[in-house]
Amino acid sequence: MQDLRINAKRLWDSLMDMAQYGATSKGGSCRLALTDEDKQGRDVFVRWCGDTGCDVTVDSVGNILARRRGQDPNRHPVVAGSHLDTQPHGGKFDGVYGVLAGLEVIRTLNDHDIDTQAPIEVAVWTNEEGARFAPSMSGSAAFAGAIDLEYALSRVDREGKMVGKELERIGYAGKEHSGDHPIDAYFEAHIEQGPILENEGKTIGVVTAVQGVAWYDVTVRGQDTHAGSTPMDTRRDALLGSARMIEAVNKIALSQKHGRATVGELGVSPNSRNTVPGQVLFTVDIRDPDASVMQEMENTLYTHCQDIASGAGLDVKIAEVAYTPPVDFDPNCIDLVRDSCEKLRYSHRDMLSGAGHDACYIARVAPTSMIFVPCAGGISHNEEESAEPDDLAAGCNTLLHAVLARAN
Ligand code: HGY
Ligand code: MN
Ligand code: MN
Repeated sequence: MQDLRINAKRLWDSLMDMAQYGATSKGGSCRLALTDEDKQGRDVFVRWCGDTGCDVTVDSVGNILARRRGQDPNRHPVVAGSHLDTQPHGGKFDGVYGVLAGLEVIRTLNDHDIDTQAPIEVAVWTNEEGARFAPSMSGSAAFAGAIDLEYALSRVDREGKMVGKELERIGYAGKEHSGDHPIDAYFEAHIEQGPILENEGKTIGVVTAVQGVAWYDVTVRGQDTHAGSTPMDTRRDALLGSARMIEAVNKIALSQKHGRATVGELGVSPNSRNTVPGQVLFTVDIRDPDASVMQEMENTLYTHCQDIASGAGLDVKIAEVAYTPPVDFDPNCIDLVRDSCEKLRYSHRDMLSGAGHDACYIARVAPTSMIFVPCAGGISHNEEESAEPDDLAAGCNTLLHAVLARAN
């Protein structure tokens, strides 16, 4: 088994095939959760799983689990996976890599007629990105019981379309109740989406933990008035107030050693150049490896926004949309990944994940860890996202040997 390796060309070709679905003109991928493009990606993945002899299950929140039978039917499956949905300007590798690396593990075991004690499964988790339906990672969160099924199915996008209805529309409203599916362990291969591995010339990131993430919707209300006839000192300008709040959000992150904060969405009403805006909605994404620092950052967000609003005759409301606490992965699964790197002689380093992943929720129901590979310039959530075939193959070989070690 020591010399067993995946088929690097087949993995790369599968990634490029999948990239055709939701391909953007700039070479990226746009498969927002539960859109027709997401359906196309899901359908081709299910077909590929069928070709490898897997039994495919879809659960009630659209998670897909493809099973390769094991010798011991009493063993719970060892699962490898990630997500197929993308950001609007997503790349070819975020999420997709972990799904197709899992499939490549199964294809490799089939090539060599290798049986495992435990079944092996590949998972596609619904709506990891949260770009269309907030909160993010809602498929894995429902699977782990962190949010209830009704809540997950009732989320709506900015056009009022509902998750449950969209699942039915694309044919992925599965019968199995999400979470009624015990798993033995979970490994997620993913591009790092940051610069550390590339800067240090390391091939594999042995991920030990993931920082926390909190999402907020901030609504600022002032008064629509005429841009020409309204004196400057009588205005209640929601966009000017929001601009000051957005600056304050940035300063909240800069005031912390590891803090990160982002305003990614901004909606202005009535959005007319000769009307002082009376209402603005913007989103805030706050992150830190330490839960108590996140609490401090949240407190500061509320204080600064309220101070700015009251000083400008504005009203501000802040709603928490999602909170995923920092997660420590399972020491045994981390060791299996590290042992695989040593066996395969890949350079590696332990690291924390800056990005959130489905593994954060699956870690609540099964021993879990992650495998990172470098991506060019650490760029992700960008159509230029790219990764080297050799690094992708190394991550997949690491996954193969970690999964085999756990399944036997
Ligand atoms: O937002 C995240 O961290 C993930 O990439 N969806
Ligand atoms: Mn991802
Ligand atoms: Mn992502």
